[in-house]
Amino acid sequence: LAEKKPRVVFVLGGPGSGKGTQCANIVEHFHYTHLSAGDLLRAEIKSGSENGTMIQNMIKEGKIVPSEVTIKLLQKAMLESDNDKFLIDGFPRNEENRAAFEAVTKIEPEFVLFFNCPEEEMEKRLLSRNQGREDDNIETIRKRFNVFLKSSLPVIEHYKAKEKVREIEAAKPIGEVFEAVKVVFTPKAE
Ligand code: UP5
Ligand code: MG
Repeated sequence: LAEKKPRVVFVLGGPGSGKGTQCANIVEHFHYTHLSAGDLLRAEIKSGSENGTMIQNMIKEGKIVPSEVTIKLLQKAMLESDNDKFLIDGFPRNEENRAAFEAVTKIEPEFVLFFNCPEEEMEKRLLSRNQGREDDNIETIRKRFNVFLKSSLPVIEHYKAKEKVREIEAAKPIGEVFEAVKVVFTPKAE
């Protein structure tokens, strides 16, 4: 995979901050390939893989699936793609995820897109999503918020120290959020 020299942007933010929604917009305008770690894990459950039950239980509890499982899925998806530009959505979720991904793939992200959104707005969005996700109930949502604060924010801090974080105010209408996202992805004229 390292020989392919993929260009990677990590797309991070709390549950319901709009990662998936904005990734769809970025794909359309900037020709990235979108890899949602959560979608890959949910597909793994559906495929009846031997890890399926374990993954399903962890998602129901809002817990972070062991990094080797998630990294394998991400690596496979990048290898199978003809593209060399990837949005990795919802990963890494803790420092261990981050360090393992770097060690295994030798890939450093170009930057990290961070959707910053207040919890009450994220909660409102998740409770009205209605897509049948097993983790969109108030008990699991609270657990997901706690894991985000405790485990995922430190990853964002790590990349802030490296000046790699591009932070977006995510509590606005979808189109306004995308206007801010566009600025991040549009090369600056010298
Ligand atoms: N919506 C979006 N933008 C809006 C806006 N600006 N204004 C109003 N509404 C807006 O959006 C959520 C909802 O809000 C949608 O209905 C949308 O229309 C609306 P979405 O774009 O789906 O938000 P997103 O940030 O993608 O929310 P998601 O629920 O997918 O985030 P999570 O991070 O919680 O979920 P993910 O799928 O990444 O992970 C799920 C679980 O998988 C984790 O909890 C964990 O258990 C497991 N997991 C791992 O273990 N490891 C991983 O690496 C990844 C996941
Ligand atoms: Mg999502």
